[in-house]
Amino acid sequence: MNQHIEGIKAAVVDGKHKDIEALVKNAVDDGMDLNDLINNALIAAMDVIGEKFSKSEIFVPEMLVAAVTMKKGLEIIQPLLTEDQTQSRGSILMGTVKGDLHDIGKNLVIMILRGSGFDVVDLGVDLSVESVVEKVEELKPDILGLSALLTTTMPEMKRVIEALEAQGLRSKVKVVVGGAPIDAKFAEEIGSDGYGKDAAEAVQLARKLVAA
Ligand code: B1M
Repeated sequence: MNQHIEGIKAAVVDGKHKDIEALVKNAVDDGMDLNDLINNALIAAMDVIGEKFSKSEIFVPEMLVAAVTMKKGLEIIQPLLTEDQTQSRGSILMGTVKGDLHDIGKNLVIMILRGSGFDVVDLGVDLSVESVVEKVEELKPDILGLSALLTTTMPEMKRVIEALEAQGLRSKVKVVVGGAPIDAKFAEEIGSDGYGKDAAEAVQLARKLVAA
């Protein structure tokens, strides 16, 4: 299985978007564990990209091609993660906050939540506070999930929570936050209902909050 991990990781790092589909399909056909594939090949590749970007070994265009390659890989896995479940475990609205275009982590969390039986509406990226509040009012989800990858966009999460409070909606929806720069302390400080470090934690938290 190691050769699959190394091959897929290298393909994402090198932005080989034409090769990724075949590589992921081969790994799946060989019975590779999907968690392994996601965590040790695809996510691990993005960590390498992040390090290279920090050291100015690569720049935004390379980061973008790697992201496209990763997304193609995830698309192959997506149908395999869906549980055969007729009854929804709960409804979730999910999006990336204003000023932030990162959506790979959000999309992955959505995939796993859907695979775990939740109904998830993807609001997209770069969401204004007003648009999030409007959607909460309109769709009345059990949970609102907010993602941020930039330290500069983290404060948007607090703004959304404050706006929900101002509109009298805060008590009607649980707010969950996540993304690489977020931690449990920040989640508590801004008055959210919880933080998920990764997709697995987000699912656990969503189950707990819906049951509460
Ligand atoms: Co950007 N970028 N980027 N980038 N980028 C980071 C985040 C950065 C850490 C890279 C670095 O410097 N090492 C850095 C942020 C620094 C900081 O704020 N401290 C950075 C920067 C600086 C930038 C730009 C400003 C660069 C520039 O233009 N000069 C720019 C900003 C654009 C903008 O958003 N306005 C930018 C642009 C981009 C691309 C567009 C090229 C591309 C994004 C493509 C896309 O998403 N469609 C990109 C990428 C790919 C990255 C890195 C390399 C990878 C991010 C990723 O997809 N990781 C990233 C470095 C890194 O993270 N190592 C970096 C894989 C993904 C599965 O993980 O998103 O963390 P993650 O999601 C995880 C968890 O965080 C969690 O679960 C997921 C699965 O485990 N999670 C949640 C996420 N959301 C959750 C929500 C939840 C619960 C859990 O509940 C609601």
